[in-house]
Amino acid sequence: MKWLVLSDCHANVDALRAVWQRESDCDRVLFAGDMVDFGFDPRATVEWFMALGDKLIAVRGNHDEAILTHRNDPPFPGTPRNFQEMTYAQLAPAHYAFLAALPHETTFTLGDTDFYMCHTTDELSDDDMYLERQLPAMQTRALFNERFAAKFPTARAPKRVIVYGHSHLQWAASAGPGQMMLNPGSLSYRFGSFEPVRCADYMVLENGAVSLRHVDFATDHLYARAADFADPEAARLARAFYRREDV
Ligand SMILES: [Mn+2]
Repeated sequence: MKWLVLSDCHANVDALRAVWQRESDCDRVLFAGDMVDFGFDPRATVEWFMALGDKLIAVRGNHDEAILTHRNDPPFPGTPRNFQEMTYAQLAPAHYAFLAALPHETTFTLGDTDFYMCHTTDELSDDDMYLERQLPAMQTRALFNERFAAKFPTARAPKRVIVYGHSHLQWAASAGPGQMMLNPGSLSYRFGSFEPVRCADYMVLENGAVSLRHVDFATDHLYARAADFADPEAARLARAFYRREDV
C-alpha cells in the first residue's frame, strides 16, 4: 500500500499537479492542513482535493481556519489587494463547505498503522515546530508515550505515526520500532531564511518505509502574478514565495 503524505499546499495547484504526475498510483492521500491562503489558486486547489473523494484524509490548518472565519465579511471592491481578498473572490459556498468539514485533528488506521494527524496542536508549541532547534529537548519517544498517548486508539496497531505540518520544514523522526513522527514539509514554499529552494516537498509511506521526496514546479508565472496585487507588501511576499533564487 502506498500513502501520499502532503501538507501546507497554500493554494498552489501547480505543485499538486507536479506531485500527482509522479504519485497518482497512491492508495490514499493524507493532508495535514493549510490547503488555502497565501497562494494564487485557492479554487482550483480545493477542487483538486475535492476530486480525491474517499481517497483523501485531511485536516484543516490555521490558514484554512482564518479564511473560514472571514468568509461572510462584506465583499471588497475592485482588484484584490492581497492573497486573502483573492481567496474570497475565488471560493464559492461549496468550497467553504468542504473546508468547514475538515476536522482540526483526526485519528485513523490504515493497514498495520494507527495515525494521528493534525496541522498543529497544543501538544506541539510553536517552538517545538521548529524541530531543527528543538529536537534534542523534545525526546520523540516521550511525545508518543506521554504527550500524544491519549490521541491514539486504545486497541493499538503494531505501528503508530504522527503526521503534522505548519512549520513548512520537512522532517521525519523515529521514536523506536514502528513509531514515526512526520512533517512532509510544504508543497508550496519554505520561509526564506530556512530554505531558499523552490520545490514541492512531500512524503510517501509505502510498505512501512518512509520516503522524503521533492519535485520542482514552474514558478515564473506565479512570480509574475504578484504584480496583480494592489498592496505592495502582498506583492513583496508573493515574490519572496515564488522567486527562483534567494535574494
Ligand atoms: Mn502553512
